[in-house]
Amino acid sequence: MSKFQWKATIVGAAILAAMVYAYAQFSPSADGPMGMHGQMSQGGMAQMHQQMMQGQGGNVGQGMHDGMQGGVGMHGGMGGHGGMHGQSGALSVPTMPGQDAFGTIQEVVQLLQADRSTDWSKVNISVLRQHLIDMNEVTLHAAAAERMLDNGIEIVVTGEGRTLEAIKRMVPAHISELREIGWIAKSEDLANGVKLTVTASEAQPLTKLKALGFMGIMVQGGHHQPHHLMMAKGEFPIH
Ligand SMILES: [Cu+2]
Repeated sequence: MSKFQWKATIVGAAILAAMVYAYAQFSPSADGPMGMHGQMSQGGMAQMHQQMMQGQGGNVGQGMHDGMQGGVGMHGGMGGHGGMHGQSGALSVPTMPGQDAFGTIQEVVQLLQADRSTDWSKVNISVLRQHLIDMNEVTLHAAAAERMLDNGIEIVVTGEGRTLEAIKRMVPAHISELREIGWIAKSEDLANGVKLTVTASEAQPLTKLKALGFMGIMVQGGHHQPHHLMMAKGEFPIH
């Protein structure tokens, strides 16, 4: 959300608060407090809220939408939105993409479209899609047989067909990422998968490795998010 849109949100909220206050102070008291409250709840508040969302709030909504789609300022957007909807607790437009890989691709495409320097002759979204299928296979369909060693953990990751392809690409590639963040790890190619061995250290004690297991180890490091954008841009080989 831009600074302007943030200001619009704050100003909008302030105007709403002022209107509510003014209404409470200066409305005829004939109905009594209960009558006024009823009127406000049924008509006044809803109408004001609607006006804000349609008018000035429209900008806010659009900013939120862009923010969510672009993956930029998402937390700010949510915060502002939450503030405005404190009472209703409902979003006016759904934000969930329906499917995580779909949402990941949508976010990347929005980022590329928002970036004037994007070189569309190099962009390749299907490479990112294949990688997300790999991630799905490894996360949901790979079999992982974990065995504790005296000084670490050994995990035999196996699968068939598309799952096996994904294991062969993702698990060895993850070893270099683990090493980069200071882990002691190695992989060995098997006919039906990959054997992953992680050695315990002061920073990664045996108890922790045991608790993490295959997937807890696979999610270490924050490399997927930047790599996904690079893959889409055609700047990173599939892993
Ligand atoms: Cu990834």
